[in-house]
Amino acid sequence: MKTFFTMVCASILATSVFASNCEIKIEGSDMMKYDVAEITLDTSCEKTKISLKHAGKLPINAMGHNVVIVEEKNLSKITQQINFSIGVEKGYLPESEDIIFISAMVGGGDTTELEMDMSKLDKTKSYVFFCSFPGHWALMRGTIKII
Ligand SMILES: [Cu+2]
Repeated sequence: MKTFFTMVCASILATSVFASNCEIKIEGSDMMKYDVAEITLDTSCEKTKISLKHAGKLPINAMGHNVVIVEEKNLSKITQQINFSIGVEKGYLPESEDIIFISAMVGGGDTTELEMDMSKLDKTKSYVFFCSFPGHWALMRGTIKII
């Protein structure tokens, strides 16, 4: 019985943390594109979950996708550091405190989830999201609206 209550409480808690605005779905394709050009992050969410689905079929080493969030002013600095030699596990990016959030990279048919602690975002700053697979950011990027 105690376990049952714990499960119910846990699910209620999970629902409130990821209520409507606190969960965002993005899809990437074999055409090197996201299905959205802008996402809205609601600062009333303690945490926001981004679910990235690769709706294509190509393997991760040919058409991997992830979601990286940085301040807009750091976009070119960060994307210049993208390098195949760094490896897919790190999203082809060196460690950097300018990378606010980075999801795992996925290949065709796979989904990954990125849980974001919203206290890391500052409403007065501009943020962008992009894919750090080499060559993708020019097409795979979007703006972030913070409400
Ligand atoms: Cu990509």
